[in-house]
Amino acid sequence: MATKRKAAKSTSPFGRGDAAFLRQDLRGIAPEIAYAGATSFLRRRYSRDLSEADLAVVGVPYDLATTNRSGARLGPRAIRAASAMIACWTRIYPWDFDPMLRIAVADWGDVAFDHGLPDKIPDTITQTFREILASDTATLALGGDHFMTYPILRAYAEKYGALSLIHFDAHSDTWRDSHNRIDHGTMFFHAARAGLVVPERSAQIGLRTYNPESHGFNIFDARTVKQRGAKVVAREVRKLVGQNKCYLTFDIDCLDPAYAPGTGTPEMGGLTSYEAQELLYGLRGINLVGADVVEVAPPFDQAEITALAAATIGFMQISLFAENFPMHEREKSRARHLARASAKASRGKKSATKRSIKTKRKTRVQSGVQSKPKPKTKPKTKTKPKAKTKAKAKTKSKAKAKAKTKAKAKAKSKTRKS
Ligand SMILES: [Mn+2]
Repeated sequence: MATKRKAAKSTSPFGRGDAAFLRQDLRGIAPEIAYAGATSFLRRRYSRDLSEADLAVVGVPYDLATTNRSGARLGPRAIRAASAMIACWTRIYPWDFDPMLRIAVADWGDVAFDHGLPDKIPDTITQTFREILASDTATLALGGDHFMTYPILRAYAEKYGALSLIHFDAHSDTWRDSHNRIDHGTMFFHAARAGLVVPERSAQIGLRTYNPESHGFNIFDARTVKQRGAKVVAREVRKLVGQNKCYLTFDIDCLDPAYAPGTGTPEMGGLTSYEAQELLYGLRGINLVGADVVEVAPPFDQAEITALAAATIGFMQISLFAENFPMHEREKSRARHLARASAKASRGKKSATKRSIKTKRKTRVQSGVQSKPKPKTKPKTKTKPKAKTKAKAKTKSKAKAKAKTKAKAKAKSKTRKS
C-alpha cells in the first residue's frame, strides 16, 4: 500500500491539486493542473482566518456605479480563473524573488452584500476592509467597478491617515460632483475632498480623457508615458510619493483596448501591457500598504486577455508589496534545495560524460582506430536541406551536428589539458 502511494506521487509533477482548499500553509507554490480545480487567486488558500496572513486577496463583485457598460461584477471570478495559468510561476517576470515564499497570502473570498439594498453596499465594503486591516493584513482587491476604491480608501485612511495614491487609469475619476452623489468617475474627487488621499503626493498615470480640473493630483498622461518612457515616469512617481504610505489602484482601462478590451469604458491610445509592467516594476521601493485592480468586465473580453492582464498585474502588485519584507526562511531553504539539486545534476552529468568517453576510446582501440583526436579539419560547408526533407530530419541532422561540435570541443579541451 505504502509503495503504491509512493509510486503514484512520483509519476506526476502535480500535487493533490485544489490548493485553494487543501493547502496547509499560506506560503509556497504547489504546481497544479492549470485548467482544473477550484480557482482562488494564484491558487492561494481560501481563508477568513488571517492570523498568519500578510496579505489578503478580496473580491468586490460590484458594478452598480458604472457610467457605461456594466459587467465588472464578474471581474473577480474571471481574474481568479485567469490567474490559474500563471500560478505555476514562483515569481513574475522580471522580479528576482518568490513573493509567495516571502509573504503569506490568503484568498479571503468576495465581499458579501445585498444588491437589493444598494445604499448599504459602500458601508459593507468599508466594514469588511476595516476588519481585515484590523488584523494587520494588507489587501489586494479585485474589482468590481472603480467606485469600490472609495469605500476601501475610507478603511485605509482610518488606519493610516491620508495616503499617497498611485492611480493607473484612462480617466482621472476626479470629475466634480455634487456632495450627495458619487459614481466610478467621481470617487477620487470625493476622496481628495474627504482627506483620504493627498493629491500633491499622488500620481495619476495613463490618462487620456479631458478634465478641466486636476484637483492637485500629479498627472502623467498617456502621451507623457509614451514620449518620456515608462522607466522615467516610474522614477518620477517614486520621487513624488517618497516613503509616504501608498495605495496603488489599477483601472484596467489604463491599458489600450487592444490589450484590455474587456472593460466598461475603453479609451483608445492607451498603455501597452509592457509599459504597464515596466511602470509597476519601476515602482519598486515604494511604501505600498494596499492595492487593487478593477474594471475587468468579462462579457466584453476577448480570449480572456483582459482577465489575464489583471491577474498578472495583481501578481506584480503582490511582488511590489513583498519587496519591503525581509527574506523569509522558506526562501533560504528553497535556495539551498535548488543549489543542492543543481550540484547533484552537474555531478551526474560529469560522471556520465567520463563513462561515455571511456567507452568511445575502448571501441576505437578495439577496432584499431587511433585514440588520438583527429587533427582539425576544415569545417564542412553547411548544405541546405532539400525542400523535400521533412522537418524531423532537419532537427535530427541539426542535433547530430550539435553533438559533433560538442564532442569536438570536449576532445580539444582534453588534448589541451594533457
Ligand atoms: Mn477608467
